[in-house]
This record gives sequence, C-alpha cells and structure tokens, in this order.
Amino acid sequence: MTNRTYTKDISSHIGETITLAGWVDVRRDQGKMVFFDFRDMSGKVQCIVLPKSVSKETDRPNPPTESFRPNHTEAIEVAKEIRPEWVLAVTGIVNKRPEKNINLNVVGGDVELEVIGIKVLARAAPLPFDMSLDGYNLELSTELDNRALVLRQPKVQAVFKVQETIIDSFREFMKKNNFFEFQAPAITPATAEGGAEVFKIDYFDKKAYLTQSPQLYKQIVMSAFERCFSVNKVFRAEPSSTTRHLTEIVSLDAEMGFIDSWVDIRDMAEETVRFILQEVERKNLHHLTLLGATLPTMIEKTPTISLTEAQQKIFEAYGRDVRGEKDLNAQDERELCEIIKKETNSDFVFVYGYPTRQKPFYVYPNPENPEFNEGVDLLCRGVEWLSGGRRINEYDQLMKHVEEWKMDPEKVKMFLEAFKYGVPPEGGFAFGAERITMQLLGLKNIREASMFPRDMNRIDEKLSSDGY
Ligand code: AMO
Repeated sequence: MTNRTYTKDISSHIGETITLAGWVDVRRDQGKMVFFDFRDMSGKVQCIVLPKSVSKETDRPNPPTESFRPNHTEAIEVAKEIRPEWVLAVTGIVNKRPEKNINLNVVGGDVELEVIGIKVLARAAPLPFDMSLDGYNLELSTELDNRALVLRQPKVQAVFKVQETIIDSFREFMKKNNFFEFQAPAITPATAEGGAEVFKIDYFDKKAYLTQSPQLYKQIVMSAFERCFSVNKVFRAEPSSTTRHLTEIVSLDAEMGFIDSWVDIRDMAEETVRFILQEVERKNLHHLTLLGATLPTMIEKTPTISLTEAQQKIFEAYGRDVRGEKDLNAQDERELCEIIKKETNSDFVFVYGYPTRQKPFYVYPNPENPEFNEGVDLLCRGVEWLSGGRRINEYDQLMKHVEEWKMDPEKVKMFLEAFKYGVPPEGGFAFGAERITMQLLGLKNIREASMFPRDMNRIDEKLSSDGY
C-alpha cells in the first residue's frame, strides 16, 4: 500500500492527515460518536469518528492515495457497521489526546486519529470468543483450537517475538565464533539417539526414520569444517503427554573440533546461553514486561557438578535417596535447581558424568572411570535446557561402541567413514528452542511456546480426547 503510515509512527504526524491499515480491535459507541481501537503490525491507536468533520479539507497536507478518496459522510455510516477483526484502511487527522485521556503505558497512547474516511478491505465473521481477553486468559485447548485467531493477540505474539530473538541470537553467536551453518537432513536411515522415541516412515519400499537429532551429520560436517551449527526441525515420538515434551521441535545444534576436554563444550554452551539472555533483554524488554517474565540469573561462572554429587546434594537436602540412579528425573531436576539457587543464586547448573551405557554410543567415556561419560547437561529453573559433551573421535573406539550398542554399522557408514580418516578431539551441544522459550518466559506448558505444537494428541486438530 502506498502512503501507508504505521501506528507506531503517528505521534510524529500530529496535525497531519494520514492513512493507516490494519484490524479493528474493539468498537465503542458514545452517543453519535464511534470509537474503535485499531491495530497494525506495529501497535494500536484509538480512532474516533465524529458525527461531523471538524477539520477543514483544505488544511490537509499529505493527501491519501488516488485510489482512496476519503468521504466523511460515508465513514460515519461504515463506522456503525464495523466489527472486531474487520480489515480497514482508515484516513484521518492525527490529534493530540486531551490531557486526561493520555495513556503513557502504550505506544501511541498520547494521540488519536480523527477519522475522515474508511475503506473496508475485508470483513470478519463473528468471533468464537472475546478477543479482548488477551492471550493466556483462554484455556490452552481453546487457544490451540483457534490458533490462527489467537496469534493476533499481543501477548501470544510476544512469546514468538522472544523465540525469534532466541533463534536469531543463537545464530549470531555461532557465526561470531566462526561456526559454519549447514542444513541437516530430516530423513535418516538410523536413529542417532537410540531409544524408542523415533518415527518410522515408509520410504518407497524401505523403512526410514524422521531425524531425532542432526547429531551424526553435525559430527560429519565438523570433521570437514571444524566448527558447525544448524537450526533444524527434529522429531521425537514421545508417547507421553507432559508439559515439556513435543514431538516436533526446533533444535539449535553446535559442534566443534580441537577441544582440550568436555569443559570447552560446557564453556561454549554457557557463553551461547549468556549471549541469548543478553539479546532477549536488549531486544524484547517490552515483550517480557507484557508477559510479566523475569529472566533467569546467570552468575559469572555457572556451577558445575557431577551427577553423583547432584544426587548426594538431593539426598542431603531432601532426604530422597536417588544416589546411583542412572539419570535425574523431573523431581530431581527441580530440587537440584532449588539447592543451587539457594547456595549460589544461580538459576543455572551444569551436571556432567552420566553412566556411559545409558547414553548414546557416540558420547566419550571418562578415561579414568569409563563407567561414566563426558556428557554434560545444563539445567535451569528445574528443567533441562541443553545436552552435550565430548564425543568419541577414535575410529576403533567408535566401532567398539557400535558393536556394544548393537547398531548396524551399515546404517551409520557415512558417519563412521568420517572418523576413519582422522577427526580431532571434539564435542558439541544442542537445545530446543521451545523448551528455552517456555523456561525464559515462565510459561506453564511447552505448547504455548510452539506456534503449531505437535504432540501425541494434536496435529493442529485434536487427535484424541486426551490432553489439550
Ligand atoms: P537431547 O536428546 O538431550 O540431546 O536433546 C537436546 C535438547 O533438545 C530439547 N528436547 C526437547 N524439547 C521438547 N520436546 C522434546 N521431546 C525434546 N527432546 C529434546 C531439550 C534437550 O536438552 N544429540 C544430543 C545433543 C548433543 O549432544 O549435541 C541430543 O539430541 O532442550
């Protein structure tokens, strides 16, 4: 649209005639006057249609487009018809609001538009619920059943604006540190992470899988480019319906060669997350305020403890004996984060050294105690954010693990090939964009952090009566 002004800019057009384009938020009638809030991609402004135009036509610089000649008499008639979500082009004169009506809490709250012309661009059907109930006052199932409409709400948009920054800043930090971006395949012949959480697909007359992780491919790419990263969809056939698992996620993956130990991986992960937090604070302050979110505290050096130490701490603090368990469960993660917060004020904690046999075949066993590996997880506010660690880079050791893990070497041939021909000590990490968005914003359910969440009960439409 030519000559279109955005609502965020209208304060600098006081006294001028401008044309806005957007959606009707709410309409209120007062006697013969019609008021409506008008929304575009940049914000909102109040519009007033007076029964008679008070400004003189001749005073108006910046006339609207040729194709749209405003007519005030028509505008009054149209204003009486309009309903929420109708799409309009509105021409009017920008006036300063009377002192008592100024709203300093919103952009454009000091001005209003005295309407002299309305062009209807599209009508809207009656709404299934009251849109003025801003996002998150709705039940999650109503929200997801009406996703297209709910995405128009500022609070819901704020979640995805923050997510955009998380993904952008991951990419920016990686590039700043000379990581090369690549595109990993979504169809794979083998399951990188093992376990049953994998979707089998019919691939012509063969079977294949949807990727659980770009793990093996990022290791191959690293073996050629030294440092690489990817922002990819990954798929997990999670059979349960929890508040923190989805079946399709955006995985932010990194891999780097020439490390001294897993500690280099931990440090790179820490600095990546620190940069993301800084960027969210810098770019999304008003979104955080809108959502009432407080960013987690990352102290100068995030505490790092072994799984065994973590289990001992839980035992001492809560009397629950989880010592010797092969992993932390959801309650352990919550309690550990509480303990660390009390001890250090850090919302984050790294946990390293998991039982080798419980984790995927590629994770590097600790040479001094091969029962435990050099894998590391980052937890924050009671939930795992990130996984990573050092990988096996010796071909013979890798082959031994392929055998012990009962894998078919043919299916991971391309991966093994890379390691046959010399790969430096290396490692990497990955985290889910939705998991981090949820945790940063204090959302109750990961589905609120996915624009079109997929789980066992829903692919846009509900697949069963269980869950959301
Ligand atoms: P892992 O399986 O721990 O590690 O996954 C890494 C991160 O991805 C996120 N995540 C999920 N988020 C939502 N729903 C799910 N079902 C889900 N599954 C995983 C979490 C988790 O920390 N290849 C390794 C990473 C590596 O070592 O580089 C891997 O995939 O944030």
